[in-house]
Amino acid sequence: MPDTPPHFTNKEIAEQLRLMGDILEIKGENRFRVIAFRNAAESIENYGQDLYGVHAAGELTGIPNVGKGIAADIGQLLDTGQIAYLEELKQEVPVGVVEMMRVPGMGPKKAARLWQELDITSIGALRTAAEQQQLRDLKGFGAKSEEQILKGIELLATRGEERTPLGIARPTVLDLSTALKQTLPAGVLVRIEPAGSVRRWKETIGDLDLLAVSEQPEVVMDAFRALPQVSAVLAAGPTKTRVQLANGLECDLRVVEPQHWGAALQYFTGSKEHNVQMRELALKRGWSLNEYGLTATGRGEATEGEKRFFAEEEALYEFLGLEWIPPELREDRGEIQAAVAGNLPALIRESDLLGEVHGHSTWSDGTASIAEMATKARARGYHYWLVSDHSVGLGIVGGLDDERLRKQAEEIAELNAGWADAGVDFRLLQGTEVEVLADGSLGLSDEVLARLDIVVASIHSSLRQDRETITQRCLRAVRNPHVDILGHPTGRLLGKRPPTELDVEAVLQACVETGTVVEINAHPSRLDLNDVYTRRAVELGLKIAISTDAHAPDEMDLLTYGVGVARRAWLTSTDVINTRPLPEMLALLKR
Ligand code: DGT
Ligand code: CA
Ligand code: CA
Ligand code: ZN
Repeated sequence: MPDTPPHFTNKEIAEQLRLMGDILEIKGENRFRVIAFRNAAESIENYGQDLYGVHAAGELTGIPNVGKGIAADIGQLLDTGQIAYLEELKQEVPVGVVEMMRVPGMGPKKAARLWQELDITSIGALRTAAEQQQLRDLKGFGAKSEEQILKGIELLATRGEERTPLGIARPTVLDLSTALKQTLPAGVLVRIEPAGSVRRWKETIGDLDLLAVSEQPEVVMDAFRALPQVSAVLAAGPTKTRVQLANGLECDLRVVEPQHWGAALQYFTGSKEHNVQMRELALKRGWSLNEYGLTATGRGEATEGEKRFFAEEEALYEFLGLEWIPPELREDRGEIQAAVAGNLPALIRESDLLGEVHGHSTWSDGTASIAEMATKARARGYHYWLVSDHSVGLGIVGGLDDERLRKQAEEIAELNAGWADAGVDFRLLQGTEVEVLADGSLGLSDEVLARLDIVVASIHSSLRQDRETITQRCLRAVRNPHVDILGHPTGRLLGKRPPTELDVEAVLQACVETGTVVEINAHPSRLDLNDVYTRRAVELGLKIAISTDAHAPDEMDLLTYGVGVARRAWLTSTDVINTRPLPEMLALLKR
């Protein structure tokens, strides 16, 4: 009897396909084949359903980017536990060479050459060779590449346990909760809410947590384990289940009685640090706090052993003498003291936003026309939207120069005239996302910048400059009198690219001196500035812009993630420029 093959998650299946693409690329095979495997991997990783069911129904080719050939490979993997073709490929290229390719800055071509020309077949050997300066003699490599490779290896090692960006985790847990509501007969599920770091809008998530109220916990547990999104049950109890999902994330579900909901939601929302402080505060008042409620210690007014339960979280906070604390603030950063004093900020809400000041169209790398983007902006209830296509200098196709900006201005003026005639309270602004070049000069001249309504300056290239160089570069851009907003300051891509070495504090100080606004880029792969830096920025007196940097109409809906960062940074609507009507917003800019 053959061993039963393991149950692969969609993420693991995607990894196998990606590995095929990587090996083919190292072998120098046809680019389109390589890309086909990567596109399929991407689709599968984001596919909401467990693939075994899809395979059983013969519907693998219904998944975007999965053709017949790749569907056959996947079928083989699910049935037998391996892909014969991949096993063959592995014989040809050592696994270590594929791993080398994942060192930031390496890539398939370099990995292939180091293997073929210097017989380096592992990351360890690569490090030794770089340390012993054996790479610099190779054509196309130098002392600088040795340094970069060593840095890259270090980065790879410190990446540590994987966390998932909120932008993936949050839709996943909401989808689970909806699926569960739809599967269960009416009345079984009384309440269900995400708890844990998702409820706190933390930028990356370790695992998902769901909390529910039901009189029939076992029915809920059975339905949960049977959901098509679930690929494995990791722990199963009468009121608690932990599962692995098809996309690789893990999720805890707990069911509690109605009277315990308030304390349970408080406990499982966390953070752990916030909970530790809450327990201490409760103890001072003579109560011990756990996930069910409060029990009198006998050192307060109540008799020892007396219990208090709370159907709502608000009631628990109130009982302890605190304002209800929004989950985004529950990180033990002073929120409990503020709640005791009744001093919590009135946090900004998504509905406070009246427009956006960073977005793209087909004039540069967006996928929709200015008119289409405006339609979406209006549908969101905005009164203004800034067209800020990329400037020349970035090296992407379609960066705008002086002449194309003039043509674009005509298109914008025509659209605005139409709304003015129709009495519509909506205006487009013309701006640019001007490229901050490697030396800190800008991709457009001051004369051109002076003509535009708003200038966003961002760094997209030479991201690996050392701290001094990139800080000076950024300072020079901020000090340009035409630069109104500093876009995604640290350049990080969550899970993909670390922030630059920028001295953020120095840059924020310069923004104060020059009156430059700082962006929270709301795209869930960026969230840049992050919550901690944003709070610092506002402490220094800076104004913030929350921007989706939309390249397609639907991306404007990602604003909610930027608002999450803003709330975690304790921001109120007055800290943010795009909560203001157009004239007031413009008056907050440099000019
Ligand atoms: P994550 O999953 O790493 O993104 O972060 P959380 O905050 O979702 O952490 P998780 O899933 O381990 O636990 C959910 C919440 O449950 C956590 O925020 C607070 C509460 N909790 C879990 N374990 C403990 C604990 O040992 N002590 C305390 N005080 N609270 C805990
Ligand atoms: Ca969690
Ligand atoms: Ca958990
Ligand atoms: Zn942009």
